[in-house]
Amino acid sequence: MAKIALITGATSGIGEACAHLFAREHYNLVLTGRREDRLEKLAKKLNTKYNVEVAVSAFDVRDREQTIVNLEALPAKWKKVTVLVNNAGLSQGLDPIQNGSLDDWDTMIDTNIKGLLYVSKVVANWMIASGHGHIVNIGSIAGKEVYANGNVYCATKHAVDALNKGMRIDLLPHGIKVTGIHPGAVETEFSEVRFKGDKDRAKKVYEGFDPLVADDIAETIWFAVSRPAHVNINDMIVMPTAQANAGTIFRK
Ligand code: NDP
Ligand code: 8X3
Repeated sequence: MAKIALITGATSGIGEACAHLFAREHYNLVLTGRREDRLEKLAKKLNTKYNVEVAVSAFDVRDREQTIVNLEALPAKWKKVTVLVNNAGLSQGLDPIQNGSLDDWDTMIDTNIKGLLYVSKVVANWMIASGHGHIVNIGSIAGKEVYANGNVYCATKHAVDALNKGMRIDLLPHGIKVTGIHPGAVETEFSEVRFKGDKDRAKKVYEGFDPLVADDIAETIWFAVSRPAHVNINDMIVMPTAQANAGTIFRK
């Protein structure tokens, strides 16, 4: 029977690239995100291209009730998830703490921390019932370092880093692997979302150097997931060659 990967935030960027990669590796997929039209389109494409089964479930991870109800509503066969990629996440704004928007803060905290927790609790229990599993948490270089005006986004990704470590301890007796992947700059819809649709400002983030692309991170995740049963990759920081740390990018 094909293995199953559940990928959150599969409607764009890193999550979408992971969906392609896991389909290529013959996994059946559960894809989630809010934009149902994109999920449906992607499911059709992957089914046609790779002949894999794809279930889609559209919900907002910030909504505890919606998240739990939608996941638990999946038919039993889809609950035998082997790999969970906790990828849904975002940044909103880039302002000094004294000017930050309370709504932006709530959105980041509710999505990046609480949403990840809601999904993880449901799926970890399915994995415990199956006796195995692998949870991959997408953190960030922003979860390892703090940069100017990154304050709350960095705090949420530091929380992901802590949860990654905590999950690994708690799920150890259940044979569940837990891996943190921490990318530097990846050109996706991330900056467009951060700057609320300002495409010009978003484009500037990636000017003058070669950023990572979503496939780079999907390949890294696949490396971690495809290790032998006795090997776990705890943590990986993946940067563009032109980026030394969170705040230092060499632009031509
Ligand atoms: P994208 O904006 O391209 O993708 C973000 C994904 O998250 C989308 O599929 C979006 O789906 C989903 N998402 C956001 N909010 C919610 C929500 N409330 N409920 C459900 N799904 C949601 O960005 P990336 O692919 O770059 O980001 C993926 C992850 O990688 C994030 O956790 C981000 O923090 C992290 N990251 C990104 C880096 C980068 O430079 N791009 C670097 C380091 C980490 P939808 O809108 O349809 O709900
Ligand atoms: C995304 C990378 O540097 O914009 O997590 O925070 S950064």
